[in-house]
Amino acid sequence: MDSLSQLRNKQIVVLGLGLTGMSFVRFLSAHQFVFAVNDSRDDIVEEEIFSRQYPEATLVQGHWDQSLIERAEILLVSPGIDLESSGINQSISPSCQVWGDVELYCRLTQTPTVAVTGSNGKSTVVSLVDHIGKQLGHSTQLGGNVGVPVLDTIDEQPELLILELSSFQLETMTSMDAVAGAMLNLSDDHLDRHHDMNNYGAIKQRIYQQCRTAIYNRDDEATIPTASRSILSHSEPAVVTSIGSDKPAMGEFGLDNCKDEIWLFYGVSPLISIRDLPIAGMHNALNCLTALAIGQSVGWPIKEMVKVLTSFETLPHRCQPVKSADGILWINDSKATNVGATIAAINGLASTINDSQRLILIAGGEGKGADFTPLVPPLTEWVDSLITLGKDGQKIAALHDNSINVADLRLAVAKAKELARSGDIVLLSPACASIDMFKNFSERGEVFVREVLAVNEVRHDS
Ligand code: UMA
Ligand code: ADP
Repeated sequence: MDSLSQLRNKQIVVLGLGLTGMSFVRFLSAHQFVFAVNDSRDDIVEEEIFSRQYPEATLVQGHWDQSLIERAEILLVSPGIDLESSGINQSISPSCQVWGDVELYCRLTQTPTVAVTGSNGKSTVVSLVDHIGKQLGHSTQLGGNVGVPVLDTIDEQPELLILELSSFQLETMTSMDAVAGAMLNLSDDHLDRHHDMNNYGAIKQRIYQQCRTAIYNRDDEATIPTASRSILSHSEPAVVTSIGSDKPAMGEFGLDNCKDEIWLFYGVSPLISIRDLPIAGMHNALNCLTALAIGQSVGWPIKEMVKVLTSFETLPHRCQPVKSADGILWINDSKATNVGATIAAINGLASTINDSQRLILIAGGEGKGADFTPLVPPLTEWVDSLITLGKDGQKIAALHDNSINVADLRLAVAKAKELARSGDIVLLSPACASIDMFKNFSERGEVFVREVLAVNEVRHDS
C-alpha cells in the first residue's frame, strides 16, 4: 500500500484502547510501525500480555501523557475521547495530524463507500442497505459506529463499504469521498460534548462535504445541506436528492396515496405499500426510502431493490414486534434511549393505527438529564395509557393524565396486559437509557419479550 508512506517515520500516538483503539493497534502492528498508545483509564489492558503481543508499541495507561501527545506527529483518536474537555487539544502541536479510524481508512483505500449519519435510525438504514446489496449479489461490508471498526475490514476490499458515522467520527474526518452520504435527522443528543444543536448539526453536516450524492430528509430542516462538496477541493458539486413523508418531486423519494393506501414513491412511480414493508412505523418507511435512495446512487435497480427489501428482518430492539398469540401487538423498541427516538416510534405507529386501536406506552429509565417535555404532544395525541418505570419514571408519568408508575418491567408488562384488548398496541419505547435497571438496552428488550411471553402463557393456561 503506497498510501502507507503517510505514516512512515512519524511519531504516531494512538488514543484509546477500546474497539477502535485496538483496531489501530492491530493495523499498525501488522504493518510494522513503531507507535505509542495512551488510555486515560487504569488497567484497560494487561500490560505484560499487551507488550508481548505488540512489542513495537509503548503503552501508557491511567492518565493522559501530555508530553507523549505533544511529541505526536500523527494522533490516531478513538471517537469516544473528547479532545476538548480532556485538555488534550492544548497539548497537540499545530503541525500534528489528528485522524480518527475512518479518516485513516479513507486516506489508505479507494473502496467505494456510502455513509449514513443522524441522531436516530443509522443502524437500521445501514443494515437495510447491506441487506439489499447482499440480496442483489453484491459483496457489501458494514463498518463504523454500527460496531465494526473499519480498519479491521481494510484487507477485505468489498464492492461497497456501508458506513455508519457518529458525530464523534465525523469530527475527525475530511478525506472521505463517498458515493452517497445521508443525514437522517437531528435531535437532542450528545450535547454534553457538542454544546449546542448548531454545533452538533454542523458536525453532522460534514457528511455532505465528503460525498458525491447528498441525501437529506425533507421532514427535517436541519438535514438540508448547508455546505456541499464543491466548497472543499473537489471539483464537481454534489448531486442533492431527498426523501420525505410528502409527495416526491421527480428524482426524489417520498410517500403518496395509491389504491387507497400509503405507498413509497420514486417520483411518480409507486414502489410498495407501507403495509408490505418489513419494519413498522412511519419512521421506518423513511428509513426504507433512504436505503433505496442510497442503493440507487450506487446503481442498483429500484425495482430489484424493492423486491428484496421485504425480506429484511427488523434489527433486535428497534420497533420489533413480539410474536404473541393474544391479538395484542407488543412492540419492543428498547433501543429508543433518547426522547427523539420515542417520539418517532409513537408518531410512526400512530399514523398506521385505526380508530378502534389503543396505544399503551411503557417508558422510563435513566433520562441522562434530558428534557422530556417534547414528549407531551405525541403522548397527549396518541397514547391512551402510559406505564412508567425506572429512575425518571415519575417525571415521565407526570406528563400524561392516564399514567401509572410501577417498580419494574415485569409489573409494567402485567399492567399493560390488564389494560390492553385484542387489536391494541403495547409499545416499549423508554426515551431513556437502561443503565439504572439493566446492563444495556439489549437486556432490557430481552426481559420485555420474556415477560410478554410469560403473561401470555399465564392467560392461556388459566
Ligand atoms: N477512553 C479514555 N479516556 C476517555 C474516554 C475514553 O481513555 O476520556 C478510552 C476508554 O478507556 C476505552 C476507549 O477509550 O479504552 C474507548 O474508546 P471509545 O469510547 O471511542 O469506544 P470504542 O470501543 O472505540 O467504540 C467506538 C464507538 N464508541 C463511541 O463512540 C463512544 C462505538 O459506538 C463504535 O461502535 C466503535 O467505536 C466502532 O466504530 C458506540 C456508541 O455508543 C456504539 N456510539 C455513540 C452512539 O451511537 O450514540 C456515538
Ligand atoms: P441509531 O443507530 O441511530 O441509534 P437505530 O436504527 O439503532 O438508530 O434506532 C434507534 C432508535 O431510533 C429506534 O429505537 C427507533 O425508535 C428510533 N428510530 C429509528 N429510525 C428512526 C428515524 N428515521 N427517525 C427517528 N427515530 C428513529
